[in-house]
Amino acid sequence: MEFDPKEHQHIRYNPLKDDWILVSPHRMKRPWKGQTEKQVEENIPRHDPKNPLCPGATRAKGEVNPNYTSTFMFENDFPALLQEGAPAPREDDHPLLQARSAVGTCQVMCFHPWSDVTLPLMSNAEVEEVIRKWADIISDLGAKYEWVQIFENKGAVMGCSNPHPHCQVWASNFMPNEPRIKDTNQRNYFQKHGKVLLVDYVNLELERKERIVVENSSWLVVVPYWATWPYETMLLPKRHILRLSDLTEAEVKDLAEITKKLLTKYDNLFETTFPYSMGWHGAPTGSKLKEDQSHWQLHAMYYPPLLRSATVKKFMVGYEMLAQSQRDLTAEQAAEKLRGLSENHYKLQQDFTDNVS
Ligand code: H2U
Repeated sequence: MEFDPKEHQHIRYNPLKDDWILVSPHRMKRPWKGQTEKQVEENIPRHDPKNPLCPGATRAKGEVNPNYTSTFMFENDFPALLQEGAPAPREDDHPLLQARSAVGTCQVMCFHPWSDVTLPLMSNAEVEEVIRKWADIISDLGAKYEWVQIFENKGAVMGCSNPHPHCQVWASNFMPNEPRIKDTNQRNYFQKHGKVLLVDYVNLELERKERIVVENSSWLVVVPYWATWPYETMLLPKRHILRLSDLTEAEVKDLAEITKKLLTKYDNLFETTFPYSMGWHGAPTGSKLKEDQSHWQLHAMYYPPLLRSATVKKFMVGYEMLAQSQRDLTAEQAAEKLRGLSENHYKLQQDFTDNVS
């Protein structure tokens, strides 16, 4: 029998993280009788004066938001990392009991003054503003901190507490685990091959065309060969770029366009506002700005948990927690499915039909 990746179980290597995932496509048709998620609440008011993320609202600690009309950033009232005031831990002489000081800042960034929009429903110009703000954050906080993590947690299923469109920024004086591991693996690849791992990967995906979801002249979205979440994607520039702060104006515009296209496809997949955690990884900052970081390539990851409907999600438990990640649908099948979906948002189509009838 010939090996067929769509039929036969195998393990795939993730060179960015130096780990493996188990792919079991023969398991795709198994029935699901487990937990289902609630359908998402779609009737979100455009403005709720009691929502602390809205313009003019009072936040938990009494601060009043300005009547902002574009993006708006504020310091998280419940930060996981404080800039000052915490003493460094006492040094323990035992190597099994290591602790180090953790200093940082946590911010919240609202994408838009309205609570009833999401990125795919915003205009290109509005999404561009979000991207420009992200670039400024990397420059500003990156001047001081080793790592600036921009991330969006979208949907109650991902633990997001507020439907208002927003992301968070946690900047720290240490490299968190995920980027630290990616730093090591990209550096090792660069030392061994004299080339940038993710630039090679982009070129390979452009050549093979098996996992592309959408592309434009500056950007590429693929379901990575080593994806773990069912519809996980990676968004990469086609040229070598270290950080969001290095984007040209044309690249900002193209990024807004491709982001809207990807997120529209995601929403159209199960006709729901698609939950995910996403974030940006680029070359480290702070004291690392002085060092050569050419082994890095900027990229964003989208990790959506939904598996087969708006209410059935993939759980990363059992084998995933105790052994390694596992998926049923192959990366190529997921890419084909996403690629085939419309770039017109289902909500806008419905509105159009409603207006016509
Ligand atoms: P999430 O829903 O993604 O958790 O983001 C909301 C963030 O907003 C959360 O981190 C912060 C929470 O701490 N927040 C404030 O800083 N002030 C408030 O008044 C409410 C929420």
